[in-house]
Amino acid sequence: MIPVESTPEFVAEAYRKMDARLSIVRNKLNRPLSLAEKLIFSHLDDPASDDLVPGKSYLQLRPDRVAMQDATAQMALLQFMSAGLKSVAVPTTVHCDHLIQARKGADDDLKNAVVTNKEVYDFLRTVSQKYHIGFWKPGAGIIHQVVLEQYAFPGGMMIGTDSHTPNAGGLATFASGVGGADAVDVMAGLPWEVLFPQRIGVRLTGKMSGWTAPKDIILVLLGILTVKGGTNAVIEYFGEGANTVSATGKGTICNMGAELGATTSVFPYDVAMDRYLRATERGPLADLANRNKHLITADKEVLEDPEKYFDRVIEIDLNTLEPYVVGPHSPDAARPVSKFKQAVKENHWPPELTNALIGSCTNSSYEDICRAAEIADQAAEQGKRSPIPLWVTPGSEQIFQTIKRDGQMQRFEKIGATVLANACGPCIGQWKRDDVNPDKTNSIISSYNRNFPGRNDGSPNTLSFLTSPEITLAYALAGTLAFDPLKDEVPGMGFKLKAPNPAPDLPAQGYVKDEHGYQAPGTDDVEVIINPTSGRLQMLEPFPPWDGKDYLDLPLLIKAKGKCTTDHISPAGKWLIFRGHLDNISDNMFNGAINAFDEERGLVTHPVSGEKMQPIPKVARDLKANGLRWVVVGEENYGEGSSREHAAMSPRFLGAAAVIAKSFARIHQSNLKKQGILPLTFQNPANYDKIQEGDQISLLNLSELAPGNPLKMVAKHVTGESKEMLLDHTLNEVQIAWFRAGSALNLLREKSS
Ligand code: MIC
Ligand code: SF4
Repeated sequence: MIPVESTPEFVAEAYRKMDARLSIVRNKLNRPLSLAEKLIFSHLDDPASDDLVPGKSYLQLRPDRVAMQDATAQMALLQFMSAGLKSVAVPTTVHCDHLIQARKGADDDLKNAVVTNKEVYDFLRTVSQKYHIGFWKPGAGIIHQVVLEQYAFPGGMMIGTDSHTPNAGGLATFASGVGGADAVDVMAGLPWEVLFPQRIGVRLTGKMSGWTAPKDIILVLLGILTVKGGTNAVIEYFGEGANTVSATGKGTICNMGAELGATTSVFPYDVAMDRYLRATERGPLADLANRNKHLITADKEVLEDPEKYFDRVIEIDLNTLEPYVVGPHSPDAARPVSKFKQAVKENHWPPELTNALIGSCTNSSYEDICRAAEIADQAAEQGKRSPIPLWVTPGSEQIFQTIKRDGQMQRFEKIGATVLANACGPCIGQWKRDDVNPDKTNSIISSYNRNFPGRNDGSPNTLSFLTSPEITLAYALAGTLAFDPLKDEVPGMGFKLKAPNPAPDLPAQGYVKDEHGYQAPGTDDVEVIINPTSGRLQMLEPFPPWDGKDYLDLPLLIKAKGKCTTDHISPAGKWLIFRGHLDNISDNMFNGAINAFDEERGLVTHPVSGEKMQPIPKVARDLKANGLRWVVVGEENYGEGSSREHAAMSPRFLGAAAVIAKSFARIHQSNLKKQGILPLTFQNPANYDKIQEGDQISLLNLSELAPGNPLKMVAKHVTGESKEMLLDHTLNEVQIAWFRAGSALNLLREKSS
């Protein structure tokens, strides 16, 4: 049985393999290498033969480990089970963090979750036991924080069934978010296939001071690159400014690289990482990393002349960087705090804040908590409390126990804060709030990473703004967005806030260890029980293979307008309880998407009966019952956001044949391919406008589908008139084989039987 832990022996062996593979590629390329290139090349399945063209070649990589969170692990493990294997092939962990609903506070909410999710937790625990997976119990922490504390190591490569997996880039790990089917491949001992990413370099100069925090580095970058600017790219940070950021601060920045659509983000190994490894009781890994610096830092020639080695270089001067606030509804709607008050006025956003929230997987490090606590103290010293509800989500039990011991938690409670369970909670719509009428527009602010409509409390009328924890705290005290924390007096308090001091990045007395959150896989075989009448778990039935025929006159289910993220396609919140039951969760399909013809959310005209304002899942089920496949049309960056493969599996289950968009987000595009749906892009994006309500779509010459060859599509309008257009795709030979087999899993099952 392979160890779950990143033991010194495991890491030493990983470095040995990395060295060997890298020298093969070095001999071939004979040029200096960036850090991202080293991490990629040193994990190639076949370093001798792979072709290596950024943005073009598909790479076959050998990740060192896999992590899954409870909301995605269910579907991933159901797929793994149906592949018929005995054990996972690489160290793997499951983390119970997404299913805990935030309502009253940590203790009550956790007790409640353990009861309401018992069936799912039992399933995850027994499957973990059976296939030798490490299991982190509910309340132990959010996947990315636990991975950083326990498993990430400099130079490692990991994949995780969650888009914020790149958080581990804070420890120089190449960590990427994937759909469950990709995780199944790696757990089954196959390589992970990914498009060779383009290389974006970010040079950090200077040093942050005053109110500015690591979060601002990524928020300003989001403003520059936008939510699609990082698609199929690795963001590599370098420069003397990079060494001034703590390991956990680097984690924050890499975590939110997911919002850029990046494959991952990385920082080079440095002293801050050495110190973090030692503080988390992994001194031997720091010693190993120090002996292998050549593997985990860029070559000096690259740093001397980065423009020559990166596809694009962006410079951020930390001396002049201001705190940023982004939102609402998109993480790239970025502006410095000094311009925010004006923006609130001009856009008529309600200035009154209803809630403020700090923590989450992005921002709950010891340093974050210390700086926010300092702002809280300034109010407490004047006998003041937060005028609005303030919620604190620690990222892990280790952080929670440490801030309890060191007193920061009590400092938050003194100003009225409620500490929530170590879990995702309001970040993923697991927030039972009764304080506002969901039909009323209201504003909230948080230190989270995502702010799509409906994300926090299920209501698209909640305007969610994101910023650093210290700035969130300042706005909480003000209770209003019509406030500049750097300049104005706090309304109702009669004083101006002082900027927080630089805070310790690590606790002076070390972290308090979490002794109870982890369950190691035993050696006994266990039975995994899925009740056939369960509403929460359902065995998967294989999707039928392609019948070899062209898709002719398929109805258009929805032409989606504007942003169509995975939160629009497969909303979370109350639907999270069905993440292990494909049939039941499919009732949420496209509930958040805006139909381009009449701008209704989640409603369309039935393409066959013509009935208006029909819920999309109902229409899709009806088409399926009549033996019809259907098509979706979308705009830019379709499927942005989460890794949840439900956004591909529900459409597949209810009959989607193809999604035709202006462009796709990386993880979602590969999720569609894995499930046997064709992701196609308009060769001429303006053709999106030509698609009309009631169109019947034909995709021709499918038997000649080949890498690089465009597909012919005909859209037949209700008037009888037709439009022909060309569609591009990025399918390679193997992915075409998935399409033919009906899904990647069907092919895997064929091979393993
Ligand atoms: C998210 O932040 O959107 C999630 C919830 O963590 C998702 C995963 C999911 O939908 O389960 C992600 O980021 O991949
Ligand atoms: Fe959880 Fe939110 Fe982090 Fe996703 S972004 S892992 S929902 S805390």
